[in-house]
Amino acid sequence: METVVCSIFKSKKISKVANLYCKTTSSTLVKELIVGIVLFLLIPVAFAQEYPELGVRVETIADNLTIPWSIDFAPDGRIFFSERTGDLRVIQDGILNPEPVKILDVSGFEGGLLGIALDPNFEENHHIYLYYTYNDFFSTYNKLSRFTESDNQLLDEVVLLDKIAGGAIHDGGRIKFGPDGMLYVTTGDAGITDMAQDLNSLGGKILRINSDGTIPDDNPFENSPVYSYGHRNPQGLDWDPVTGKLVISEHGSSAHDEVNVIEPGKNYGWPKVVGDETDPRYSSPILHTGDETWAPSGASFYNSNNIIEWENKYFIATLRGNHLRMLDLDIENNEVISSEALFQGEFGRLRDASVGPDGNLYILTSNQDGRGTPQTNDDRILRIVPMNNLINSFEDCVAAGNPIMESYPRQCRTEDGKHFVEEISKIPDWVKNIFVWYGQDQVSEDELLNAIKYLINEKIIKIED
Ligand SMILES: [Ca+2]
Repeated sequence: METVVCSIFKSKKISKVANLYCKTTSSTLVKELIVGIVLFLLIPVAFAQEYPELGVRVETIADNLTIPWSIDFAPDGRIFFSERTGDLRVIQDGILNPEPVKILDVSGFEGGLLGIALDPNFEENHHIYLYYTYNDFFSTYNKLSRFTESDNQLLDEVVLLDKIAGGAIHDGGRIKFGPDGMLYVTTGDAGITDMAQDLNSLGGKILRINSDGTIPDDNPFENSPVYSYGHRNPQGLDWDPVTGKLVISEHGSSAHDEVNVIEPGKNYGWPKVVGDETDPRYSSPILHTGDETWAPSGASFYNSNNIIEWENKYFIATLRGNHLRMLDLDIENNEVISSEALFQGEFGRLRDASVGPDGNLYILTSNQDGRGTPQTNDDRILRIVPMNNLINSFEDCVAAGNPIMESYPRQCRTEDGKHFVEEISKIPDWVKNIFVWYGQDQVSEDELLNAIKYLINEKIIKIED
């Protein structure tokens, strides 16, 4: 804990505080105070918003990020996520580690460090898979590599797929392990539309490989990782908990975004057919958006009953759409039962939606990608929890489970998914603002210390002596 705290101070350039905390250990009082401030700094000002009409509360679990793209969860509770600019990062014990797990040399405009997947046997092998865009002389490609994690560092890169067509646009990039234990990869057409129809190219495809990079014996095309083709720029994939079918989201051309139910070996038509155009040679989408643009990216089935009404629905993070799309799909009958936009405009552009081991949906914003309107603490990782899972007091929560943070503001989560987060509304806006502005280098350290003194005087920060 101390090491993490010191590195946070140093990274945020709070030198006076860092000196106090990291160099002198004489005063436990100062230590307590500083730990309180750190946790306060780490928890965003607007860290939870309630949406009673949906019965949910949206918590910010990390902020001030740079284009987070993909998220995955370790069995030990750590949360790993990629930032498109090249950093793989980790949240441990509820705290965002300021030191990246890995910094990759990436390139590309829409490309960069994209997909991340943890091995289904991560507990034993610590394998993490990353999909990223790189330049090779004058060409841009994507590759899929496997690394081994040790103490929040990545070692031993093994390249599993290379020279996947890349470019300024349409780099695909979502990777996920299927229920069959195979690794699935979405690739884009890199702006060269005909590539999607070329079975010898890896672009514009859904690929399927073994976790060591070899080709499964039961792939539809012999000795090829291609699982389905005729895709433009798919960026979301997950498996329907009811039928087990793979369902993907895909960016369309002039709107016409698609959701497709994938059958091995099938051709999904790009660029031959778009929208309502049909042709027996090509599989039609279960849904296309017509003249509306969602720009759908990451997608997940809500295979949880934390929010009963959401069970088994398909959620898509939309970029241009600025919303979380909730689809009720009848896969057996190839029908869309309902389609609803949630949180329209509330969080801006959304890049990934993924259900964690706690059964809650995690959402990544993408407002720093040059196409959004960033708020002060963008980008963010959000967690959507049911309001009826809240416990009213910290003490009740501790009695029922394990506390996560005992310093202010206190948080706690029980083993059955209920939790408590202390309100911070008693802190005046000017104090909150100073913390935010200090993080953006807009106010001096003396002003920060004034805000801290206020919190001490008002007994908002508890100091044990
Ligand atoms: Ca299509």
